[in-house]
Amino acid sequence: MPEAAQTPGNGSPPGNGTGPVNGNGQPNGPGLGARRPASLTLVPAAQEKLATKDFKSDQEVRWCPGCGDYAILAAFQAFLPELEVPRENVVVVSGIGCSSRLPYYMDTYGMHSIHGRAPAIATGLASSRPDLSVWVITGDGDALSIGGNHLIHALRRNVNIKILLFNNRIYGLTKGQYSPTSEQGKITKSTPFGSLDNPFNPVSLALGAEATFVARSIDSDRKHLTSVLRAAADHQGAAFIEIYQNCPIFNDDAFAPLKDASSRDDQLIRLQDGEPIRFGAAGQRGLRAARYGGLEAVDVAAVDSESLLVHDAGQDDPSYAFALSRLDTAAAAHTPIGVFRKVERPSYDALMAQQVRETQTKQGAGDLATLLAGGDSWTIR
Ligand SMILES: Cc1ncc(C[n+]2csc(CCOP(=O)(O)OP(=O)(O)O)c2C)c(N)n1
Ligand code: SF4
Ligand SMILES: [Mg+2]
Repeated sequence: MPEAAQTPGNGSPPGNGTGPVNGNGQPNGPGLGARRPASLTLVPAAQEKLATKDFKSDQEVRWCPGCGDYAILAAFQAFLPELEVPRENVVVVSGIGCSSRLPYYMDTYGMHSIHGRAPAIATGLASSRPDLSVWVITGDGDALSIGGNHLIHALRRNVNIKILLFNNRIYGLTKGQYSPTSEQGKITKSTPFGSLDNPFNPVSLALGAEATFVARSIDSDRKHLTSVLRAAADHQGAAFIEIYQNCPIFNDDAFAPLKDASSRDDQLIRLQDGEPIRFGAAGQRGLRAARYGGLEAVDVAAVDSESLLVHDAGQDDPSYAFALSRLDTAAAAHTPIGVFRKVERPSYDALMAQQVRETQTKQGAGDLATLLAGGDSWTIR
């Protein structure tokens, strides 16, 4: 862990956090020009150039050989220098699970916290310390079983946190019980005759909670994952990223069709904002609107080109992004990856800071002891 935070803890924006360049005079992040990523405008710029190794802790990484978590960790550590923020202004908060061990391996501040509660802890942190870049690491069990409530409220509040959900469709740490994303009928240690539950689609769930940034990526595609991390960092508010992660021990090859050369071109749909949606080996497939608000996959050559969709992550109404997310239910074997939705809405932390400022202007700074002892409080004798 870094030795000391260099920035104020009182919620006031640090003086050097709004400039267009970092301490090295270099612009931040590819594609952003001279401006800083949108979620980091109140986070100070690093005074030195950081590298991947600066984000690696001295802890031995303890995941099983071949676990997809390694690839996600490596991509995350390699991406963070791009943000050009000091390590002591980066905080990684996790819950409980194999995935949630990640903060140990980061040379940043971090917290391996309480099962399912990482979004709540991160909410407090991001709301009281706008000078921090706050990342949540969670698993499908952690985020969607015990932590389901915390996740949806962090998303609807639009707290300025970035949530990475490692979805291996299984409880890894506790040795292979089914999770809320396990497919119906799955045989596990806790479902010996097959799971009866209908699984969550995490992207649909996040959109239902009206998250302002929702994306999906895959552990094995570092370039894609990095591009999604970059887009998330450039979003002021809550960013939710589902990352398909292979657990070779308890749920091996759960995402094999999306990785195998024989099937991935037909199944995987790479979303690019502003670009026509195309997939298939020769880009011969596309999407168009179907009845009742759904989408359908079609042969591009067989339909009116005007009916083919161009991806627009900025649609204010989440219906289109939701329809995209429904393509990868069991019946429709198409899986979009990339940014489904990215819209602007004031973040909770910014609204809270504004409310505190306005109230203090009207009523003064206030005093906690006076508040606790005043008004609606009384002594029971
Ligand atoms: C209050 C509480 N309930 C249950 C557990 C047991 N437990 C630990 S991790 C876990 C699920 C982890 O699954 P997931 O979030 O998918 O993480 P993975 O290990 O797959 O990365 C459970 C049920 C616990 N530690 N604490
Ligand atoms: S049990 Fe699965 S998720 Fe956990 S470390 Fe091993 S391979 Fe990774
Ligand atoms: Mg899991």
